[in-house]
Amino acid sequence: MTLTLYLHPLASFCHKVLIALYENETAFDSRIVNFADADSAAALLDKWPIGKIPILHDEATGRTIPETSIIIEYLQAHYPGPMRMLPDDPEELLQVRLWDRFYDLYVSVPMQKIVIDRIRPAGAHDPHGVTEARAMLDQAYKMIEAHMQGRLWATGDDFTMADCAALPGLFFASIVHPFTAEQQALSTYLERLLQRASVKRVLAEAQPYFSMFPYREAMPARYLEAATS
Ligand SMILES: N[C@@H](CCC(=O)N[C@@H](CS)C(=O)NCC(=O)O)C(=O)O
Repeated sequence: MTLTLYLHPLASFCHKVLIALYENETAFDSRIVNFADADSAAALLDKWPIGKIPILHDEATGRTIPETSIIIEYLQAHYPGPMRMLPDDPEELLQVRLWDRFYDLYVSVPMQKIVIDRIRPAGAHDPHGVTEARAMLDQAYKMIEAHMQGRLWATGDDFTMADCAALPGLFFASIVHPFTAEQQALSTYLERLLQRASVKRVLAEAQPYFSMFPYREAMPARYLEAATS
């Protein structure tokens, strides 16, 4: 197999790339990164010293591609499928890149801050940082609620990289920092994403690891029960 994705099935940024791969039924091998295992972590650091997952290794070219948005662009350029995650039109492309950045930086990153703070050792918690992360999510939710009025997907009628970025951020953020009852466009958008076959597959693969999620007690039962249906 030419492509190998270094990933963990529970990791939200890995979900973003897996959705893009599954949308196009792109063939690839998976290598699970276990940060608690020295050899597994070293194999990742050897390829990408920043140490974040996912990374994509392409045996055909010997290249290692880090960063989710770059991986998805690489896949479209070198392993294109029927579903285009990035549009050709320059203006539409700017919107996709904007909302991809938005979901990564202003939904996934603050969501991660809240989640990771829970498993920090005693005395190493960062309550101020968590309060800031919650305020960022409040602002992001408001903006998404306004933006999604009358929209099907993140930037319009077509499913794109921005939607790949939106799902994992919103999925986990909605658990650790629930939407308000008024945020109907936001919750409808998440429900629409959850119906996507690629998303169902990603969450079914993540489901055996949900017990490792630091906020597992807040996870709605339907995710634990219905992830594989
Ligand atoms: N900007 C990166 C973010 C990747 C990221 O934060 N990955 C998380 C998993 S969801 C990770 O590797 N965390 C391990 C760590 O920070 O030690 C991307 O888009 O690929």
